[in-house]
Amino acid sequence: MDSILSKLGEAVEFGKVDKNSPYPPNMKGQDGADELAKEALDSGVAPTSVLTDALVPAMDRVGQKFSENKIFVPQMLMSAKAMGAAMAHLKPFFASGDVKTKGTFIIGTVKGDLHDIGKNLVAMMVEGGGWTIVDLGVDVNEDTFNNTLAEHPGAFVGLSALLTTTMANMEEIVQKIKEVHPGTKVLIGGAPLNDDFREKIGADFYAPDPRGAVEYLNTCVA
Ligand code: B1M
Repeated sequence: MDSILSKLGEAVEFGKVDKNSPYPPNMKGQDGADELAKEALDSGVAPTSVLTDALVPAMDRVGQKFSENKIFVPQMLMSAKAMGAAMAHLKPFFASGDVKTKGTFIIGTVKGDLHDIGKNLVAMMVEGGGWTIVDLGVDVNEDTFNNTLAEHPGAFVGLSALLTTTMANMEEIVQKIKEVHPGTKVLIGGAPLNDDFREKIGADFYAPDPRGAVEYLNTCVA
């Protein structure tokens, strides 16, 4: 079990997407994140363990190496692709929740920010918690959030940001949402955020992880 998770972690860390992927050259012909995630799940490893014991620590190592200038954006991108290939196998497990009757959750990564792995995980898990998801993708501005809210009155909104520069954009988005659709609950998350920041920008809730997002949403409709 440990060995498959460590191989999967390495595949993500070094950006080996699948067996046919020519990158990285020294892993040519080896299984990639696609095959290894499937193998882990088929052999009975819990989906949450695949995520928390292999995928997330691998991305942390990638971030660490990037900070130390040991790798650059193209390598980070390959790791993100490998992570995406593994996450595709997790989705059916996290998205197999109740009938979707709890409400609608609109989620997007805020304008200027292209990071979507954490946002996708939150979307997956909230969907698994019985919510209908409207995923607006990345680089989303206030108008898109407001237009989508007009189509889904009463929906909850989730904003994700991974950059200290783009977290600043959340304030304007929250203000415009509250101006156009008063009473809308806005939940924020992403590595550089915290609850003090949430308070400062007038959002309703800060969730450090997908579980926090699901719990908050569920308490809103309990
Ligand atoms: Co970027 N990047 N990146 N990057 N990248 C970081 C964030 C960075 C910390 C790396 C570093 O320097 N150590 C750094 C930010 C520094 C800062 O602002 N302080 C950084 C930088 C600098 C950049 C660029 C500026 C690099 C450049 O071009 N010079 C550039 C910016 C592009 C842009 O967005 N405009 C850039 C680009 C990229 C790639 C495109 C190559 C790629 C993203 C690909 C993709 O997402 N499809 C990438 C990656 C992969 C990373 C790291 C390595 C990994 C991010 C990730 O996916 N983590 C990252 C370093 C790191 O995080 N260790 C880094 C795994 C994911 C599961 O965690 O997203 O935190 P996370 O989500 C968590 C929680 O935060 C939370 O739940 C998730 C699960 O636990 N959460 C929410 C997230 N959203 C939530 C919403 C919620 C609730 C919880 O409710 C709504």
